[in-house]
Amino acid sequence: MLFDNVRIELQAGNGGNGCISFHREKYVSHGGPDGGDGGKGGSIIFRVDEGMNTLTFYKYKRKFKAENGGNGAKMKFHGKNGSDLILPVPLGTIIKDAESGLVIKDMSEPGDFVICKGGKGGWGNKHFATPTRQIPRFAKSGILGEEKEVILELKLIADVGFVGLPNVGKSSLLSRISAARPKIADYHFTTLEPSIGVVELSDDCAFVAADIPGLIEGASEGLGLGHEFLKHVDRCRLLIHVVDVSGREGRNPIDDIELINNELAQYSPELASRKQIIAANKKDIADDEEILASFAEYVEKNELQVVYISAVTGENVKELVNLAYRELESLPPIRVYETEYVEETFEAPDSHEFTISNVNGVYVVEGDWLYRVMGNINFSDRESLMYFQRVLRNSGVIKALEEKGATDGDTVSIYDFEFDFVI
Ligand SMILES: Nc1nc2c(ncn2[C@@H]2O[C@H](COP(=O)(O)OP(=O)(O)O)[C@@H](O)[C@H]2O)c(=O)[nH]1
Ligand SMILES: [Mg+2]
Repeated sequence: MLFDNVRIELQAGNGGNGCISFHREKYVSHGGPDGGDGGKGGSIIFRVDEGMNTLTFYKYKRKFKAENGGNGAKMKFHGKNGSDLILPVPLGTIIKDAESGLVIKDMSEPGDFVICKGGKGGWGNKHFATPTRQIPRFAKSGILGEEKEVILELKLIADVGFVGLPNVGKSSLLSRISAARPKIADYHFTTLEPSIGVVELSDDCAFVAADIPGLIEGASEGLGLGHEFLKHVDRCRLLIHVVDVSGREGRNPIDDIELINNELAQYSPELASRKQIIAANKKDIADDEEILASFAEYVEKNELQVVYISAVTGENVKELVNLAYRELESLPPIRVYETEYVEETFEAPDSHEFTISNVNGVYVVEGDWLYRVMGNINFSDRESLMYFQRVLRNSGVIKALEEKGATDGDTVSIYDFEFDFVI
């Protein structure tokens, strides 16, 4: 079976912790705080790799973690940033949230997508020397990296998809019209890997065609029948339905066409109604007059668009390509799946529940929403800090601290972020 669907777990790197340290030097009794900041955790990034056309990369490894940021150290030493983890995916991979099944991103164009952001590094105590706090004994711990469980689903991106029974010449046709080199075989051998090729008509006219292992091809090897593979032609704007009109294998092209069309209809009526061009192949050895005559009649009766070709000699192949190109010009673009998944970003929460406890004179404030706010605050940025102050005031934290007896100069700790209480 084509490996085109996988569930994987991702975890971005955590931010390194800030360091608590004091400058030490001979004859200097009280050195200032010099604890450096933690490094940023590495992010996890999906990157389109155009050389890939299956998800086999993910077959044996399902958990991925990017590097953590290093901790800060003394002498203002900044922790090392964790490296990003780049995960390659074939063009046309749809990333879905595993839990909800919602589309996070359709990798339908070359490029990168950051799926899990690395956590920010925590501040070292060098930042916390204030006029009122000359000896800051706290530093901030790094923020955790994002985690996600996602499903990768491959739906190849190609303008034209080849459909047809095994051995009719789909791979031969693709290798004739593009630089792709799919396996061509005399029997139902196949690697079950789709091949994709760029078909160039001229310098600025081209389309992308895909030869996808068909049904029954795998069946003979016990790999299961079914129209699984059809999801890969799902996005194709045009289908080239390849059929063998030589009658050499004891097949009748009319039966073959109907068999495939039934399969398409079962999979999706919409796909069955997609524009098709019939490539009547193996013209070079088609000498059974009876078959040819009944086929011609069938084509006429059903008003099918047909081109008689030989993938081996190349006869009429150019005509087929030109016709496909002309048809594509009037067909809708490749379907791109919209993002449905909305990132849970922090918004002013409805409930501001929190608790305050006094631990050895330090006022410890806790609350789920507060923890989330913390993750979004950049403590090295003044604006961000002022915002944080406003949140504390508006949510009633400041007032509650006063009620608990906190006074000027007392230490308040919110998830490792400590500050002096100032009324
Ligand atoms: N004589 C002749 N043989 C062909 C033609 N096209 C394909 N073949 C042969 O048919 C067999 C199956 O071809 P292949 O491209 O692998 O078919 P696929 O299974 O549809 O991909 C191979 O032995 C090809 O050489 C053609 O136009 N003429
Ligand atoms: Mg083939």
